[in-house]
Amino acid sequence: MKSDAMPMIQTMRWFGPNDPVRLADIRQAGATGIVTALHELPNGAVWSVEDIQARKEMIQAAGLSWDVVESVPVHEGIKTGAPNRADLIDAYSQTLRNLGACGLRVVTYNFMPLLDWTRTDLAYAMPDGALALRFDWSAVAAYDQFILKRPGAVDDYAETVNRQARVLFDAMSPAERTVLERTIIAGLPGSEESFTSVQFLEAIGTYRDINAEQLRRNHLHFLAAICPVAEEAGVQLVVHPDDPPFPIFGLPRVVSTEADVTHLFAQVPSPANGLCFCAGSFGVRADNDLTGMVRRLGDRIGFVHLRSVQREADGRSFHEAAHLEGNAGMASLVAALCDISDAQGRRIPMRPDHGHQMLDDLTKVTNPGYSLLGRMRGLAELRGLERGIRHARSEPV
Ligand code: DNO
Repeated sequence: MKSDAMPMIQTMRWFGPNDPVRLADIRQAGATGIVTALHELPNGAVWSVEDIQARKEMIQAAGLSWDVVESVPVHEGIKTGAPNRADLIDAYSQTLRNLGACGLRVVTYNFMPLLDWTRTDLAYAMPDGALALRFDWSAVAAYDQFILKRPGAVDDYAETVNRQARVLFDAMSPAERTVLERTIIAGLPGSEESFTSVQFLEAIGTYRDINAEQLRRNHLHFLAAICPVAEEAGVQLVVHPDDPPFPIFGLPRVVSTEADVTHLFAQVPSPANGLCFCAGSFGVRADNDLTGMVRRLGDRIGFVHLRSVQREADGRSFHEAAHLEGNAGMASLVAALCDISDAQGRRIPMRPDHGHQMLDDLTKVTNPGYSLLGRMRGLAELRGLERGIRHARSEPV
C-alpha cells in the first residue's frame, strides 16, 4: 500500500450568518471545511483581525475549519487602474496580512470587470424536475440590445444570434424581461456588486479605454504589488477564472484559458500567485483541456471547484449538469487531481461547486446555485469518486 495519499480537503461554501444553510447542515453533509468571506464588508474595506478571528471561531465552534477565503474582492479601481489604485492595493495588502495572522492560507479572487459570474436563467428545469442554472447567449444578446441598449451591441453577436435574440425578446412578457434583467445584473451570491441597467451602462463606460491588453497589464500590476505581501503573510492568492470564459457586454475577460493563466505565472513567478481551478468555468470552452490543465498547472492549484457544464450547440450557451454528468469528464479530472496532490505531498481543498435546486429545497428560498441538497449530492458523488479511484490504486482510504 502506498502511504503518500493526499486526499482532497472536502469543503462547502457558506455565505455567513445570513446564509439559510447553517454550519451544522454543512457538517452533516459531510464536509470538514468551510469556504467563506466577510460578505458584509464593502469591496475595498480592510478586514480587521478581530472580525476575521470572530468568524473563524464561529466556524470552529460548529466543528468545522475555515480552509479557504472566497473571496477578497478586487476593487474596480484596481481593475481599471484608477488614480487611487495604490491606496486600494494598500488596503488589500492589509487584509491579506490580517488573514495570514489569523492562520488563513488560501485567498480566492477574480479579475472580471464589473460582473462576477453571470447566468440568464436560475430555474432551468432538468428532466428529473430539479432546477439548474443556465447561460443562454441569445438571452444575453436580447438583454444587451433591447433592455440595456448598449451602443454597438448588435455588432458583438453573430447574425443568427441577433435573430434568435429578437424572437426571444418579442415573445417575453414585461415581467419575464424584468426577471432576465435582474438575473443578469442584480448580482449572484458572492458577486458583491449589483446594478440597475442605467448604472450598468454607465459603469461599462469606465472600461471605454481598457481593452484586454490593458486589463492584463492592470492584473499584472496588482499581482506584482500584492504577491510579495502575500508571501510574507504566508498566504496563497488563487485567481478564479472568468465565468463564462469570454468577453460579455463589450467588457474584456483575460483569465479564460490555459494560455491566460500561464502568462500570469510566467510574468509573476511568485509561489503566492496561484490558481483556483474551476472546472465549471474553464469547462464552458471546448478548447480548455481540463484534465491536461490540472496536470500541467498542478503546482499552482491551491483550490478546486468541481462542477460540470453541459455545453449547448451555439458554442457559448450552457447549463449546469449534475456533477458527474456534462462535459467535464469528472472521473479523469479527479484522477488527475489525486495524482498532482500525491506527487506534491499536499492536500488541496475542493468544494462541490453549485448544485441543482432539488427535493425539499425546491420550496425554500435559496441562494442560486448554493442550495444545500444539490451540493450535498455533488459532494457525496465526488468524495465517492475520489475514494473509488484511490481504492482501485490500493491507496489507504
Ligand atoms: C460562483 C463563484 C464565483 C467566485 C468568484 C471568485 O459561484 O465561483 O463567484 O467565488 O469569482 O472571486
